[in-house]
Amino acid sequence: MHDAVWLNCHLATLRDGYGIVRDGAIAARDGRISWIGRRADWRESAAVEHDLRGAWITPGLIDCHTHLVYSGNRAEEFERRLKGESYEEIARSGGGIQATVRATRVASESELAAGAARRLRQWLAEGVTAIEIKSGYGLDVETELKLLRAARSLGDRITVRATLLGAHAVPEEYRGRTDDYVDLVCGEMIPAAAPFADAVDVFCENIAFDRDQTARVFAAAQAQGMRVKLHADQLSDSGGAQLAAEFGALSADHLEYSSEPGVEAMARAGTVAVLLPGAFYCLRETRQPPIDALRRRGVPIAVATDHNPGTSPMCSLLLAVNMACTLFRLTPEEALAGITRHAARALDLQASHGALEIGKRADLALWQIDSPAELAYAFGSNPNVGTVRSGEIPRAAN
Ligand code: DI6
Ligand code: FE
Repeated sequence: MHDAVWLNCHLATLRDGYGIVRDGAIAARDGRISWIGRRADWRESAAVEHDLRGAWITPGLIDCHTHLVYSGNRAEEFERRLKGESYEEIARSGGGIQATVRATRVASESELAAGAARRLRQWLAEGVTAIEIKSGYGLDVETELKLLRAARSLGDRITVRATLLGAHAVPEEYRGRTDDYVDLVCGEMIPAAAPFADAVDVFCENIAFDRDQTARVFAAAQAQGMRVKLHADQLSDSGGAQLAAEFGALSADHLEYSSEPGVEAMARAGTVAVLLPGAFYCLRETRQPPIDALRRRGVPIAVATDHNPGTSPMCSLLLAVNMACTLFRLTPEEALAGITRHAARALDLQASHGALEIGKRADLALWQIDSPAELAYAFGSNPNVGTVRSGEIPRAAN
């Protein structure tokens, strides 16, 4: 006996390619997928039968790179950039990340959690059932922990992976003393955050932390048994992709300026490439990530929003999918794998998330569409008609 079955639906399992099953059925027991196949082959019984009237089911979507918890916004910087200042100039003049850090340090944990919960509603409305949330707007031990706890507080609504990004920028009080700040991150922040964080990330860039500093942070993370990820080669080729691969990183993200040897190293290490077209768009970047090299070497490609108040204030994972297709020429099939199967791998959730198959968590997104490609095609629309979390329909989502 299954707890529930969904009938009169089409499935895109995303196990391999789209994995389409027309006229399918899917059942759940104890929060996990317990049966999947063609409707005609369903001969079992379930306590509850849901008639989906021809809707499509995909795995619950996964946004594997966000900075969702922060205070304030940077609309004023957006205006400055449109008047000609560059992102780097604004960052060097004390704006950018530092402006958000100032606002975030004075916000309480409950204010931060409430702000993130408010934003999160847009992800929930698009069938997103797992999200990675980075800290990185505290840049001191206490505030970074506050951000990680605020991120975790959303765990009753969505599966949360919390990532410590203490090495996001050098805080004002450490200006000119980057190595001292790296000492703080390695010696105090990482050990203190280990119980609250699933991974450690670094912004490896000429305006942030160099390769040696990044390597020190990664070594400190691994000493605590934590996995690592990297903001790599976003604004320049800093050898980030290679460094991430050397440390067996879960993912290397951005990658616009990555070189072929970097891609090769990622392929060998099994590091996922996370593409962030929202930041590319927002910064009017013109240099494309090395998509062909990633494909040729078989590097798994994920797609995420990079939601953050500076370079990607986007709140739609479906829009990121459209942009990955339109700006980076991913196929809709690749882009959808990028917010399911490969996004799960980027978060080390592949055993339980990212595809419709027996044993995985019954996290389902329901869509009023005629084909999966529509999810990538009609930008600005949201054809989500329901969400199932761990076999259950969340109270507020439907
Ligand atoms: N890369 C980015 O694009 C964001 N952080 C990062 O490491 C920018 C964050 C911000 O401007 O607030
Ligand atoms: Fe980011």
